[in-house]
Amino acid sequence: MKNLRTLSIMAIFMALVSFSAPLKREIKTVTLKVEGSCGMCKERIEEALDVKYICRADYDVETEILTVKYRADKMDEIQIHNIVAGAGHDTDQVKATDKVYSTLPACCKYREGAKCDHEKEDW
Ligand SMILES: [Cu+2]
Repeated sequence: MKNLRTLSIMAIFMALVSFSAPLKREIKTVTLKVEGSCGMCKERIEEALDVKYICRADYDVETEILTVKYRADKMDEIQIHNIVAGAGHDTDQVKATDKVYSTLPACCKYREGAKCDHEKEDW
């Protein structure tokens, strides 16, 4: 009799665990280094990350740091890198292809030699 009670308690417990499991969200916030140079870059990066399972993306042009809050139970950090690189911006882990990079407007170019070393905008 005691065994039966233990068993039923266990059964109820396991049912509860299995029901609640799909609802469990693992939220993570990561910061990654992303190459970019202006406000248009910020818009492009944040817009690219406006997808399911990403709660918020904030890119700081000055520090070139991207902060992303996302569902870690639904996606991996590397996917975030891939999305950003797919939009034309190199991250510390994934580089944008030359093809995508070449489509960026002149003000958004960030690779070697693309910026004036005297910080002049129109040249
Ligand atoms: Cu830009």
